[in-house]
Amino acid sequence: MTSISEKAAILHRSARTQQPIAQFSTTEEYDLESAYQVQHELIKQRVDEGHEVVGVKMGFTSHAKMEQMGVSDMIIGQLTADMQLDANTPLNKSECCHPRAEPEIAFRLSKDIEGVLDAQEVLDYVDGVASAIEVIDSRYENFKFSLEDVVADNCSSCAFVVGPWCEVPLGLNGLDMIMSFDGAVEAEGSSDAILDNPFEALAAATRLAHQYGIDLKKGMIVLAGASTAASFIKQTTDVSLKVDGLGTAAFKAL
Ligand code: OOG
Ligand code: MG
Repeated sequence: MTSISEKAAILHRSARTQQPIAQFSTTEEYDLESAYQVQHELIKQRVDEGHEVVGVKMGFTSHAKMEQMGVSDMIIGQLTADMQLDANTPLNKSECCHPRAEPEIAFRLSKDIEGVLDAQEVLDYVDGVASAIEVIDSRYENFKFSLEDVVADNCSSCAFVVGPWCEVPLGLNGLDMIMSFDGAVEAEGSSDAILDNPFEALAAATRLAHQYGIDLKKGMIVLAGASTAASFIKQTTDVSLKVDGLGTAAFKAL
């Protein structure tokens, strides 16, 4: 049985050396509570290295993602400043194991959130919505894991990019989301795939953050989770996502 801090150290090393590891859950049993403790340890190491927490990400908020990965519950992970890509900051693929891109929607928090909110109440706590792409890169061999394993691995978080911030509309339903690789359509989905309403993903984030002791602070970014299955980007350079009415998010993978 490996301890919480041993698991965190093994995962941290794997991320730094791009050496995928065996799943913990094949040789030992541990629960979600301790998996989130591993995640907190991992994030503490990143913060100690000088990278602040800038947001959170929801995982498995669409059927497409749950089916692709064979899991059946939502999860929450944490985003640090060094994960954020922009026009001048490409993804360095040589620092990844087997990166995949996902079409997402991002929220920006206008106030700290202490408690648990519903999909209507969250509207008062958001001052921006944007198209976003998440890059996930599981530290486990063959991108295979249990729910506890993926939570411990900070929900496969690797990198993300956020498009231009837009005013918050009253609804986010029925928005087409088209992700392109090197100019060709790679995945097409709808914002409806995210819990039937992306604001539900934000509400779920308040519930999981509260449950597992994760801070939601003013200015933080919340990724709502992918609307389609994720696609490998090892052979891809230009990744972009256009969301109806929310503009385009894009990054280069070099
Ligand atoms: C876990 C992360 C899932 C999403 O958007 O559903 C996720 C994984 O699939 O490796 O980020
Ligand atoms: Mg995601």
